[in-house]
Amino acid sequence: MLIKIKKGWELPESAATPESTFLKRRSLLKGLAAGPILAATAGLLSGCDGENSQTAQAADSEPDPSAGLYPVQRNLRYRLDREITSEELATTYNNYYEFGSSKNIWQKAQALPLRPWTVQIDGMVEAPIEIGIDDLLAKMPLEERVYRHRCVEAWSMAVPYSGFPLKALVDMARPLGSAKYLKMVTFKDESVASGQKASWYPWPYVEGLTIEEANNELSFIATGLYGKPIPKQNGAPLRLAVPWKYGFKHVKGLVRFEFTDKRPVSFWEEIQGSEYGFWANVNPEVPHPRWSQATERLLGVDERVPTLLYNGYGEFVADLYSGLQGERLFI
Ligand SMILES: Nc1nc2c(c(=O)[nH]1)N[C@H]1C(S)=C(S)[C@@H](COP(=O)(O)O)O[C@H]1N2
Ligand SMILES: [Mo]
Repeated sequence: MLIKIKKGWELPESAATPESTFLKRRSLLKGLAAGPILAATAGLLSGCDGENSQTAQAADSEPDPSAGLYPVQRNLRYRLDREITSEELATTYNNYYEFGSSKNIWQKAQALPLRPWTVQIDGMVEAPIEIGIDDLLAKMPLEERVYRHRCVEAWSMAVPYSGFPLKALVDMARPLGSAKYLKMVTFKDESVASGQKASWYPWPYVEGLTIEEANNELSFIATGLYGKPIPKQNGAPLRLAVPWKYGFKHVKGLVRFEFTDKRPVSFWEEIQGSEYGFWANVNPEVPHPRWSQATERLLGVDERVPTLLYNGYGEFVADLYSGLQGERLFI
């Protein structure tokens, strides 16, 4: 069973498809992939799969009730050493196993209904909270941040997320002093996410942080992308962004935040713990067991660039790990 799963998204970079090939393939495959999910949205999508001008966002014609909230003001404290990735690439080259194991899932993801969307905040808290997404968005301090994103597969991008600091949600939750971890859980509904019919995966997708990590200023819940509501394929309506950690920590489609004193076992950790651990901090000097992490392919850029310790965010997060040298911090 594990052998099958290993063929998934964990391709060594040398085997990853360059996006030019990918985009060509996408146009070739256009129209061939119609299943029940695509059929349901075929009317919305037809004519919208342009090869250059249309973005994936534009293909989704359901009005998003949060659209009026964006754009929000950019927080200039977080700066980049690279160009922002094109919206077209960032919204059509995705990892979202609920909708399939290829990078080309953006159309399938349009089947996810975003309203009603209820978020549960529970576990070791003073009182559990159940809140609708629009009420949550109204309470949270929204801002825009440009962040680097580094996938463990050794591709990367730089994108403008809108959203709120995870700390604002932790403060609202009022966790008990005994809570040590925050577990975050993706929706589960195999009637819209056909990938969840694959029973060898431990659905729903789960990720976790320590409370200290969750309260770090960089930990962000993205609700928008490129000055608009975040597209479904990128994790709408709520998705974690912890830019010093590998991309698989950035759990999408969140429905539950649970405070706990037990370290959560995350989705990929459960599948292959020797390759995907709890901490998963970016470090170019610690290779994945099957490939190097020294460099990365920036989407849309021809040359590989060196990967940075903590993905370049050491000044914000290195202190979190002093005293934890015995832990497998980088895988
Ligand atoms: N629920 C869920 N969240 C997920 C994933 C997934 O398969 N399911 N993939 C992760 C991985 S491996 C990466 S690199 C990022 C990709 O985010 P993007 O598609 O917005 O670039 O999402 C992460 N979050
Ligand atoms: Mo990833």
